[in-house]
Formats: sequence, C-alpha cells, structure tokens
Amino acid sequence: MVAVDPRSAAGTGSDRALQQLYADFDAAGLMPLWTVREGLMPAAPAPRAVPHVWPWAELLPLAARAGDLVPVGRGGERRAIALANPALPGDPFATGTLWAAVQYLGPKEVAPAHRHTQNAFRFVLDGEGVWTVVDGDPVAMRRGDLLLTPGWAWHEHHNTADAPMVWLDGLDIPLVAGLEAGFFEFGPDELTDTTTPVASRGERLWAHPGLRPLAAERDTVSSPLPAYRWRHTDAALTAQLELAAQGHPATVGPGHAAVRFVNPTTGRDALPTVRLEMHRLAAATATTAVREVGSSVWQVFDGEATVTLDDRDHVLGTGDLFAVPSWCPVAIRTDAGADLFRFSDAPVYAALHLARRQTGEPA
Ligand code: GTQ
Ligand code: FE2
Repeated sequence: MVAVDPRSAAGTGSDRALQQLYADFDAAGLMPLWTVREGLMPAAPAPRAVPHVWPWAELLPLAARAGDLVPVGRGGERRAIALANPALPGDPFATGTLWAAVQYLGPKEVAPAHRHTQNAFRFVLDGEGVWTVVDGDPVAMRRGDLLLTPGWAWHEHHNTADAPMVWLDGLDIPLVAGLEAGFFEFGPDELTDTTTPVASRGERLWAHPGLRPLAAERDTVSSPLPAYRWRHTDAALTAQLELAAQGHPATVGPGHAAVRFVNPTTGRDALPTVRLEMHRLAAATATTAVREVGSSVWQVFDGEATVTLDDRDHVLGTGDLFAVPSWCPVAIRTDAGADLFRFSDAPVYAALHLARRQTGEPA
C-alpha cells in the first residue's frame, strides 16, 4: 500500500496508482471528499451572490419602457423585471434564495389569475389604483402598504386608475427552484373580480390590533391578514422612537426603530419562507454592523441613507434597492433620517436551525 498525504495527493497526483484511482473513482461515479472539502465546507458561508445596489432612477424608466413595449397577459403573466445579481449570471435572482422585481401595470391593465407554490408579497413605494385579488378577496394597494400572496393562493392584479402603477415584488422563487418544489396553475383568462373595496375581507376580519375572531380557531402557517397598511406601520415606528426618547427600551438600537410583519394567529413570520420588516432610522443615526446567515433585499422607502456592505459605502435615496448576501456585514447611517423596507429568507434558516448572527462595531 502506498502511504500518501491526502492533501498533497489531491494537489499533485504524481503517483501513477493514485492517478488511476482517481480515474476509476470518476468512472464509477464517485468523488473523494479530500479533493473537494474546502469548497464544500467553508469556514464560513461563501455565497455566490455579491452585495449589489439597483438605483430606482435607473429601474423606473426601464420599467416604463417595458410598459410601452411589452403587453401583459397570459403566458408571461406579469410585467415583472427582476433584480439580477451580477454574480449569478443568467439567473434573475437578487440572491441565491430571493426574487425581487419591479412590476409595472399600465392604466386599466389586468394581470390574469394564477397560483403557484412560491410565496409572494408586494411592497408599494408609491401610487395607488391597483387591486390585487387574493383567493377572491380584492385588496387595495397604496403607498407604504405590504400585501401578501401566500403560496398556492390564486391572485390577479388590475389597475383601475388612469396612471400606471409600479411596485416591488418579493418571492422565494430561487429557493423553491433549488428545493425542486414548484407547482403552477393558470386561472381564468378574464378578471374574476372587478370590485374595488376600500378594505379587503381579510382586513375587516383581522386588522384589529390584538383581537382574534373566535370563528378562526385554527392557526395558519401564512398570515390571514392580506395587507399591512402604512398608517399602522408608520404609527408603530413613530411610537418606538418617541418611547425610546423618553428612556423606554422600545427600539433595536439608538435611533433605530423596527417592526416585523407577522401572522396574527401565531406571532411568527407572515410567510413561511420570507421575513418582512420595516426599519426607521432617526436623524443622525448609525447602526452597528450586523451579519447574518441568509440573505436579504432592502428598499429605501423614504429619506436618504448610506449603507456599508462588505466595507463599501453606497449612498442611497428613496426607491433604491440593495441585496445583502449571506454573512455579509451591513451597517446603515443617515443624517436626515430614513425608512427602509427589508425582506429576507430568515424563517427558512431559523426553521432549519442554521440561523446565526454576529454584531460588530459601529461602522
Ligand atoms: O405578481 O403574480 O414578480 O407570479 C413574479 C412572479 C410577480 C405575480 C413576480 C409572479 C408575480
Ligand atoms: Fe404570481
């Protein structure tokens, strides 16, 4: 028997018998760990995706051009333009697990009904006039609102206004693709519900703080609340900062208010695979750098901020989006104050006991 140091053997392979062994491994459909261990089991997560910024000033006119040139309808289904991470060439993915897209719906346009196992949400930077009908419940979309489309719920969108509307879509498309768990079905070609109620049925039932309808005894995995309205989000963040200013421990850090959008039946994440949060930084605030296992996408909802990703500074304004890969440190600072929407794959990592978080020094 030839005694070899596995490390040098992997590198040099000078021994003829060893070379033959590797060839025979290959022919038999086998691979030895010692040649692949470092890439397979890195000391810390080594994501393929890189930190990246998509300025709203670039996205919006491109979406509008698509509005002029590309019809929305059966087949393509949605005029959604995905944020494509430059380190994932050919894949329309913001990170390895998250889809983020701007969706553009022109005046009086309809995006037809379908359903899929991928979980989705919409976040509205600006505008109004679109209703998304989720499992037969028409839900108005307005500035600052977060709307849910849980996996396998039927959904269609229709714009009742004379102006186009644009919003952010977030889905777990890359995750579901990687898990080979995707199913998709077309609904009717024609709009199934043309009504435009101010409040959806889901909200009339569930949007009363701390009050659970007794008829709804069973907890659900996804939130039964189809919309989280900006009025509520804004009030919660305002109260946190006011209370913190009075010395109460209401914020996650000095000048940093934050809320998570949760399922009122469980208090857990509103969607099983996607975490949804809104952050407000008061004027002259700098957060401590944080890195987490799992990736996220942020959108500046209001104000201006400088985000530091992997030691690089990016100056951002309203609408700008950025992707944070797994284990990439992120710190945010602002002079005048800023509101930032964030979504991530955190519930997946938590469920699998893979979540880790490290807090460093202020950037
Ligand atoms: O609005 O139904 O951005 O199915 C990607 C897939 C949006 C949607 C996207 C979708 C949708
Ligand atoms: Fe969809």
